[in-house]
Amino acid sequence: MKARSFKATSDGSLTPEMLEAYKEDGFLVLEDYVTAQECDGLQNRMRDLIDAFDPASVSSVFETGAQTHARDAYFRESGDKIRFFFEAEAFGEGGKLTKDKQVALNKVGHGLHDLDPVFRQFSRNSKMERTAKDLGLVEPLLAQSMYILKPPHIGGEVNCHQDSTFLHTQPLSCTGFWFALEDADATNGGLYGEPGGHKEPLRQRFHYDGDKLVMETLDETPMGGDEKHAPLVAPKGTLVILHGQVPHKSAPNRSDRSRHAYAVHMVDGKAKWSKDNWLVRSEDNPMQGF
Ligand SMILES: O=C(O)CCC(=O)C(=O)O
Repeated sequence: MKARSFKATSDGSLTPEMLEAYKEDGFLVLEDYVTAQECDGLQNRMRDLIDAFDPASVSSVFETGAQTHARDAYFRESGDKIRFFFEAEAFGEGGKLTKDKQVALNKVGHGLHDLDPVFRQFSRNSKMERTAKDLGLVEPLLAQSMYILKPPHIGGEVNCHQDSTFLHTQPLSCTGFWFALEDADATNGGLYGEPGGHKEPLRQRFHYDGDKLVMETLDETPMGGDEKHAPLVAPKGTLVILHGQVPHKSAPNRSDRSRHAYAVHMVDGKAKWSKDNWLVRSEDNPMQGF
């Protein structure tokens, strides 16, 4: 069954019904949160960023073979940079890129909200601040951003996960703001969420152990299978809010349509940031709020 959805308020405030749905489900689908023009603005900006990106500059990173270390470092250092990550299926025999770069990327991250003026402006406004505060984030801080492309035919599956696995605080406070920049549904690799799954424990933590990144199991309870997941149907302009513990995932995109989305993950500055998180920022460049 499709998840319930609401029409967003103009100032970003959340009605009692919206808050009740979020409390029950662990996600909240708010249609028309941003305009089609705002979505187009981000898409155009990303097109330009990709135009300016030279895949040859990182080809050694993505070559198959003994390059896992380079690939790993490219990811690890991306927290306060703008880095480009390819779809696995964009490469053919011998690791050669077989697609135009505009339709070969999986995502771009993770510092767009700080480093790019267009993304910075989209990510910081009083409407989003209001929504974040209504959700209970006392001092919302923008931790990371991702532009997710889910290109036609080769857009990869995102396995079921909880976002607090990757952005851990004590107490847990990670909250995802996921914007559909194009219509997203079950036909083009749309999102799925497990209603109520946020009431269950955090299963895993992805963190540094010394200088190695590890995925630690915290709780063996399996997350709900396909039958428990509701499609989060999101027409262009929709904001999907994801509680940090709600299991969610997305299917591969085998359709002819892309499925561009922009996600900002916030944490509460009142909670204690776990220093062994994968996302590391230098001391002189702390996370900022609105
Ligand atoms: O866009 C997707 O396919 C997955 C996004 C996601 O898991 C997230 O933003 O936490």
